[in-house]
Amino acid sequence: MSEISDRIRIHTGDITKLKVDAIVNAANSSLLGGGGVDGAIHRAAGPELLAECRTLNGCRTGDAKLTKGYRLPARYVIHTVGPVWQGGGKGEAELLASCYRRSLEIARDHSCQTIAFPAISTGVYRFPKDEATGIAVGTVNAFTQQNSVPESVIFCCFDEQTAKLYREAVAALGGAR
Ligand code: AR6
Repeated sequence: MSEISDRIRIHTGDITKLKVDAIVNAANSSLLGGGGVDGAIHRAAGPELLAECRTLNGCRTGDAKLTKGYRLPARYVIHTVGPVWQGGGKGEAELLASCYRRSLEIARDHSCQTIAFPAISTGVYRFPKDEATGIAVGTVNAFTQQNSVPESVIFCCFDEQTAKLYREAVAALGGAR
């Protein structure tokens, strides 16, 4: 785990292993599971997670909903629905920023001090990674400047290439202060 500022960290690895108050899931609007990080989270959490998700009536793109973490080390899962990349002219950037903001608001409202995000929309949903990283870092940085909770935000990168992009984006903000 590299500590970039006192509030924002970058970690390379599997988000399902993190013992934090909340991990964020890059879900789809059904909230009923899928591949990628969504599949990994459901596998690690166990079938009780899907059962709770069935009670939520889905989720709109750009919004987020909270469940318990069940067999995960994380206490909660915050399920958010990123935009599918359609070339950039369909409000994708604002919807992606909204995913980060709504997840952080829900975490704050449940007194989560630590939260970990995957790189939402950058897999199956094909959002360009460099632009998505700038949005993720910029939105989280703005939120942490205005809110004291969550105290610590982790960007959980699945590979070293992604972690490098995050380090560059945080450096561009001047250490995320
Ligand atoms: N830990 C951390 N990051 C991960 C993990 C993991 N265990 N597994 C994958 N990633 P994706 P999306 C990274 O496709 O683009 C699902 O089917 C991965 O390398 O999981 O938002 C949903 O149900 C990539 O950088 O999510 C939706 O239908 C990032 O997580 C759809 O995919 C996101 O990739 C959502 O697509």
